[in-house]
Amino acid sequence: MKSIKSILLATLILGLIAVPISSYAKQSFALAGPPDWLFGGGDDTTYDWQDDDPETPWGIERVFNGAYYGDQYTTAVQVAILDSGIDLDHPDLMPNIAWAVDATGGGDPDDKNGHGTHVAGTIGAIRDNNGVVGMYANVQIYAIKVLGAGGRGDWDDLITGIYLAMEGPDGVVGTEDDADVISMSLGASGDPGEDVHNAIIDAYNSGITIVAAAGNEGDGDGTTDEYSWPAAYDEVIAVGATDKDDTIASFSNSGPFLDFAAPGVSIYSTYKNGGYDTLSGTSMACPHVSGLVALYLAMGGQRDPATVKDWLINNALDLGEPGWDPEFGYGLIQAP
Ligand SMILES: [Ca+2]
Ligand SMILES: [Ca+2]
Ligand SMILES: [Ca+2]
Ligand SMILES: [Ca+2]
Repeated sequence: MKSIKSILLATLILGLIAVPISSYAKQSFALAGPPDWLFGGGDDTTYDWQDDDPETPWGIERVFNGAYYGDQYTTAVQVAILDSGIDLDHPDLMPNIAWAVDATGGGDPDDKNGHGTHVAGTIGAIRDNNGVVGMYANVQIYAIKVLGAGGRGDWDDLITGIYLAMEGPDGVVGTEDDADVISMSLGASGDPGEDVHNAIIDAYNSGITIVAAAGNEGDGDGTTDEYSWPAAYDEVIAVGATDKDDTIASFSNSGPFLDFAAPGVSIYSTYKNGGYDTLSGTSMACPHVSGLVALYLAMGGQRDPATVKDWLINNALDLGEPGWDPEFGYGLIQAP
């Protein structure tokens, strides 16, 4: 029973995670035509949110509207990144990695895929005038590996990862080192069932804000629904992807579960083997939200997921149809 379930989940997650990370992103560009600003020199458009800080990728600039202050706080806030692990000795991440653990049983939390390292850079690459800087440059990152080198995972490992995040390094729920945020740039198009949902509910009830990618199976039509779990659970903040013009990406899932939009097209960030790469997907949008939540907590925000969500809603830029809508949710996240 377990082996059949594992195989099915691996296939589903492969379809949503591994494919969209690289090949799906390229495919979507091929279908839609690559934006000319990707290649530089072909677009002299300027945006009022652009800054002259070479360390802030466009998505970070967009959220901060060109006035980046994610390096101005030092409060200890822990973000658990449930992904393919993280490149643990990446010079732009290493000082902020507070804990690394492998929930897949492989015993090696280092990132052999690159996806988790990319997510980590958007949340919390360091301010060193090199490479990139994250939404909260002094965040404490928990690297919790739940996906293998191929970007596939097992729901049982995700559950393990959620409880590891709740406990933190000391193995006890309810202490200072518990994760404050769980960031999940992963999912599948079928509801995994009550075991996963119960773990999510436990994490939510313990005060953790849970953020997940909305999924990359969108059809470019906001009136049709494409679901992804865990994003579709009520306790999870579901994030869709926008481009540099605040347009929703054609691959971004839409539906009643959607909460926010964040930059997710052509996002430059850290990558495996000490590198950097540009990737697209709701996987890249999700960590902008996770990182903004960490910054909010660092600024003294209340550690309560309902309060956190209200704060995000109050600061979001409404896009598309007025008010909440199934493509942008409550709108593009903004650092006030
Ligand atoms: Ca840096
Ligand atoms: Ca703890
Ligand atoms: Ca749709
Ligand atoms: Ca709207």
